[in-house]
Amino acid sequence: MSTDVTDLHQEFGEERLPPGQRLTESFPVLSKGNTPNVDDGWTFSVTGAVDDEREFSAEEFRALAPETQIQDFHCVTGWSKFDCEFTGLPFPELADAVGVEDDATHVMFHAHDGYTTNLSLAECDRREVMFVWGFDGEALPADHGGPLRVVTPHKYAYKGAKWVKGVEFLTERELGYWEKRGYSDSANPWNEERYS
Ligand SMILES: Nc1nc2c(c(=O)[nH]1)N[C@H]1C(S)=C(S)[C@@H](COP(=O)(O)O)O[C@H]1N2
Ligand SMILES: [Mo]
Repeated sequence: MSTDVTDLHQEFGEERLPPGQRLTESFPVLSKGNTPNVDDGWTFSVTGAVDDEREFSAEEFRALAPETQIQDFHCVTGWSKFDCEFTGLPFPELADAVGVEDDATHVMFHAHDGYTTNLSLAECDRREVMFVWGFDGEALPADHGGPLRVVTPHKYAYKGAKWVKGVEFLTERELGYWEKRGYSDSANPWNEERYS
């Protein structure tokens, strides 16, 4: 059973394909460096402004409340891929599991290759933001961020950390890897928010 969320563009723009994007059938790989080696027995840590800072084992994490969604994917370099089938944990389910403190306003995602990316809590507290381990019914390939990555179909894809190892809840905004290097922090594809 999967949920089709490809109509989320209606919140941001009439056209499903954001302006200045080309559709691609393939799934290009875009990484700032090499694909890191992540153990099958990975863990995932939640730190910062939460009631219960903790580390989940892969089994605990996958057992929380997984779902499968059909989503579109938009890369800031100009390609989009429609109808990706992702299986993973919706962000709000993780937030519920750890109890987010009232003064939390932002999050930082941390990845095994040293990559980071930030979102406001409001921007990631939606079911389409997922921690993904499955793609098209198979394990998520390592080049695409397996064993675990984030997807952000309402943002350019640099907001979705591949090889994610943890999320940190913040009480003020901090900028991630590309956000510090000139990419837009807001990253809305229907507004072509590519650079800051
Ligand atoms: N950890 C990590 N996550 C990352 C990146 C990266 O270099 N490292 N690149 C980002 C960028 S710019 C994009 S477009 C997508 C690409 O995902 P893909 O390689 O699965 O297409 O991952 C994002 N997440
Ligand atoms: Mo990208």
